[in-house]
Amino acid sequence: MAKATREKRDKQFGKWFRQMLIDAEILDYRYPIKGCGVWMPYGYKIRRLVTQLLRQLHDGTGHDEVQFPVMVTETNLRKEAEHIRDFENEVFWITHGGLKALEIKFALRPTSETAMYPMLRLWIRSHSDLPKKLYQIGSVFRCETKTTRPIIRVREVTTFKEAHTCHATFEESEAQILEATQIYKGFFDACGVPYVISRRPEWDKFPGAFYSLSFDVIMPDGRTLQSGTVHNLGQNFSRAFDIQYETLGGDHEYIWQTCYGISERAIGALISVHGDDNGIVLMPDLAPIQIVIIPIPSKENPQTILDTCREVADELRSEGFRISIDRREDLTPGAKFYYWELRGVPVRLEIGPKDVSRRQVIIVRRDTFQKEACKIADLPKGMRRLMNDMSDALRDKARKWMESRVHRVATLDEAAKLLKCRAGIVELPWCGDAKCGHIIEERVNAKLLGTQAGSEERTHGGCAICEKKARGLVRAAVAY
Ligand code: A5A
Ligand code: ZN
Repeated sequence: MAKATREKRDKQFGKWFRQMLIDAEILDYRYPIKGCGVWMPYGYKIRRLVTQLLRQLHDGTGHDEVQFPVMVTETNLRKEAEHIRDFENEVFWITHGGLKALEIKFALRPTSETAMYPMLRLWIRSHSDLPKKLYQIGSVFRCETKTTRPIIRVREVTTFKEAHTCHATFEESEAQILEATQIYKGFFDACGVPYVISRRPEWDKFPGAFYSLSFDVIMPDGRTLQSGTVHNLGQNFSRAFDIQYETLGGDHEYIWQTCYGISERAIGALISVHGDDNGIVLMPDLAPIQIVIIPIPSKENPQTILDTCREVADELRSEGFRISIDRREDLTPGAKFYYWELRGVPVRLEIGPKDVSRRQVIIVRRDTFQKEACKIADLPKGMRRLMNDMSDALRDKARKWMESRVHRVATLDEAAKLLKCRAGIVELPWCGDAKCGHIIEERVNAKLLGTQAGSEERTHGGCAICEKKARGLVRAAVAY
């Protein structure tokens, strides 16, 4: 717990992030396989709250949870041409069972279309089987060629939530895309993480998709992180896997599909967006411990202080708060403050001798470090209000910060200048042609995130490259 090793979040974001994962005991990335990390107890508790939230959002909208095998046969992995072409150099293969070479290799799923869809073919017979909305949470494996980073770009993605839906018509699949977008908005709003939604350019959509939407988050260093994606797959996979249903009229038609995914990368975004130089800061709803009580010892009546701590803890626990008393005797109160600040616990209550006699506690909130006294009798109500205020404040602060980093520009020069100093996202008019898109990417030395949804219908003057009529605003950013 050496204070000196703390990294400054904004100046050295990468270092800060790694340090936080270790110091706050979230994830240990020293596992001897590149791209694999170990969720530690505190991190696992955060992960569990995040997956619970995801389950709630999917269950509440008629998705059923399932679990498919991690292994996919080579034959199935190769069925959709674009899919395998783009994933080919990221697949881990299983070639042997014991000492014997397998006749048909197995792949560790890089995502689960090719694991699930052969089974959907067996499960879907008629229109009455549709729509079908499934999701699972588990590991996928990608031998990422880009720089791996703990939580953000890993090779075993352990917290891959993927949903897969099947529909009778294209219109229904489009309605599903809207629902998925709503679910993800709800998810990121609950995390207090602001985002922009972009329709990815043709050359950067999910392999095998008809089109892809992406939720991008701006990180403290000004680079963006793709933190969730929603894909309309059209009939590309249903044709490749021969998934047909019988219509009311007795015809056979291919189904329409969508899929959407979020991973632990979203937890990386959550930690990065709210953290500060004192550690991580957790949204109260996603904090394993929402309130920590620190007894401020006194020589005279140590027992009454502990009794009051226990009384307060019991009361708040019965009100549904996740609460802990730090009774460690070998640490000073100051060291305990530091310890829990680092772990992002939203609220600390201090109880000392004066507080006991006044039947009050001192409340300190993690985001602003504001201090105030509160009567014990008023605590449950006060805590609820404080949690709400803090959630709103974190969400607002993050949103304002992001908004100040999205720049509408007219020229490439402006865009290039901003991106060079990692100013966030630039938006500029684009005709929609791939040729102009690639020129933009090259000139600003950044990636096109895609077009701002809805901006296509409005006119925005001329394309920043060819000056033809712009068909929308395109976003560019230096992306993770
Ligand atoms: N089948 C669809 C849902 C799919 O696989 N989409 S995806 O490839 O875009 O992945 C979904 C999300 O997982 C991405 O938006 C990204 O946030 C996350 N993700 C992808 N690769 C990752 C990696 N190597 N490490 C951590 N998260 C990753
Ligand atoms: Zn153009």
